[in-house]
Amino acid sequence: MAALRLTTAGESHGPGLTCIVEGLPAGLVLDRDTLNRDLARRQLGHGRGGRMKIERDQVEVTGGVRHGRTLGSPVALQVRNRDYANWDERMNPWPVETAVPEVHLPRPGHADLVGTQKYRLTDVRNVLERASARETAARVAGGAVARAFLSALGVQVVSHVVQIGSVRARIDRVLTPEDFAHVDESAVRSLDPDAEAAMVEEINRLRKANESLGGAFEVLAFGLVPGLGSYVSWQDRLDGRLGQAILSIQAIKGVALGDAVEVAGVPGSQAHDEIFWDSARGFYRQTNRAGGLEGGMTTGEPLVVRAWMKPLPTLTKPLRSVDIETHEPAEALRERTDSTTVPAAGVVGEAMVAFVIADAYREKFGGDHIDDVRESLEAYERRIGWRRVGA
Ligand code: EPS
Repeated sequence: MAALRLTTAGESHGPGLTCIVEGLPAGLVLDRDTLNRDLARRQLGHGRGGRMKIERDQVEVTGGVRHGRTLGSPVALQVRNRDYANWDERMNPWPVETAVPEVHLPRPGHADLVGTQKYRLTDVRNVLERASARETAARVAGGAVARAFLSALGVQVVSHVVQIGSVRARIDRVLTPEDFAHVDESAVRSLDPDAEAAMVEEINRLRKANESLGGAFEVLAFGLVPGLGSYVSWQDRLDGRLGQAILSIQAIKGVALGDAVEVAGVPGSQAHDEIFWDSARGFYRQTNRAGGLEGGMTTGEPLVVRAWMKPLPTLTKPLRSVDIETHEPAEALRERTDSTTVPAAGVVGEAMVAFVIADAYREKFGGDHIDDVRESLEAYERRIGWRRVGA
């Protein structure tokens, strides 16, 4: 079982979302504003729909924290759905007087159809409410707690958008944590101002054409100690764990670690990162094609994870589908939706990466109090003679 566990509950238009994070040490300082900042960052990005004007996501802590410090018990986080006020009858946990019509028109690309088959349901709403990416608000709340733990250990997790629709960002430099200081001020969370303008234009153009857009984002983690994860068993490999976590984000269809796609096409001598040593830093590399992972373990170089997202399947110009009750051809469900959520997905990617790394730190360094964790980490860093760059 994972050393750290994150469970979410809640439907898109139900009363709210819950996240429980189990396995944190006691004594970790949590800051309410920092948790809320991540929730607000997930609401950002040009191309969101009407729902984001309703929601003002805020976290309420109902367990595991006292006076701003974790107790070592499960941390329970709640995020209310303000939109529930408009869905009280349709989404009430208890029977209501009024007859609520069922939804019978599954959207191609969504969980709608197979969800009804699998769970023996006749109402597509019973599937789509949970399949919705609204659930990621709860993951981000939990991820923010994982991030606080990592930050106490000198680790920073950031992200940026590298593609929206057909527009790709061009970044020709090696990125450092400082590069991300203003990324949230970009309308699409991009580090390339030229691409940003073109992405906004592309979103506007396709939105007018009733289309949705996919894209890609990159998550980086700085300050990771070498040796998180392991090569000894497939379940322990950090590359596999990151892949699973990223691919579990709604609408994500692809993931790559480091220069995965590029190195597949070059000779071996150009595919790897040569090893160097100096007394100040210990072992290090001058390149980072591996994206900070070798043999399923962190190398001490920045972790680089890229993810590709498909265009959202809720379309204002619906695709062909079939009525699941009558079996007649029909247009798929038309719902309020976003044109693109790639900028928000990057923030969700940060949360998932933060969780996986935090889990790996819990596994390797144990400790029931955050100071125990720190001492154990410092002893290991001394043993391998490793120093965080810039530390
Ligand atoms: C979503 C559809 C939209 C999004 C929602 C995810 O919601 P609605 O159907 O209420 O307009 O806004 O995302 C969120 C609410 C959120 O917080 O990200 C979907 O179908 O996945």
